Amino acid sequence: MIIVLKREATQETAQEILAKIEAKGLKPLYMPGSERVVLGALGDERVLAELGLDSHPMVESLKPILSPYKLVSREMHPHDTIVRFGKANIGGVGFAVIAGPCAVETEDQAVADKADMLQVGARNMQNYSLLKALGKVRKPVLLKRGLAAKVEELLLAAEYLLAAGNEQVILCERGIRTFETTTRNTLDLNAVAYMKLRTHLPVLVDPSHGTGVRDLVVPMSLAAAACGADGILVEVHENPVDAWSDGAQSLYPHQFETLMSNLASVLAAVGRELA
Ligand SMILES: [Mn+2]
Repeated sequence: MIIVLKREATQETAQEILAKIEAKGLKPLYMPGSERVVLGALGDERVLAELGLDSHPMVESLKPILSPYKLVSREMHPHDTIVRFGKANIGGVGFAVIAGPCAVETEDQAVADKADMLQVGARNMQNYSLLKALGKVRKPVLLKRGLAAKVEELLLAAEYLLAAGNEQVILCERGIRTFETTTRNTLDLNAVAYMKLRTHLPVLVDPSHGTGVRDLVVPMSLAAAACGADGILVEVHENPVDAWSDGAQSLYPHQFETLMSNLASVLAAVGRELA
């Protein structure tokens, strides 16, 4: 339930209502805005009704949250979440480009203890004990869509991470399995545009796994920028023939340079810029 307070409601009123919500065993949420304060309550709506907030003098309106994923939905949090780590920002106006080989291949590239972000691979999207553990980690989590997962299932998996306490979550469309076998997967850009409407979390696109074909990575990266994604994740290798894995979909460095210069014009056309 979303609880919109009246303009004249004080900080004390907000705290008093939040305490009542918590005392009932519901999860209280505090969302101060520039105009007025909005509160949230997650849990059994019959219990919430016992609080009688509809007759509270400082409550302007009550609105049920309709989507099954509450914390990740824009109903609860209308503004874009920006995930910040190191010098990088993902989300908002900037378009992020993450590029490199598929796998860590040498001692020099070894990065486990230095990783800025943890990735949940497509096959682990619904590994709930892993999601619960990552919910407690103080690092951003990149959650990839399972290859046979519906968009709603991806958003519900993200809900798990947020409910466990980690709000630094980035979603990633990486292609799904369909009847079409010409390409490794079918890159579902519908899902990207849809998720940008429904969730405040940043959405990345992985055109390398989405297509599995090196020569399709540049055009689909540009399409991702055009359809509103917050960035791309692309495999690039100094010498793709020698790559330990996914060489066939890894860009040569000169292709990556072409991608970066073409990306700038597409982003300019849709009012965005490189992060
Ligand atoms: Mn790979």
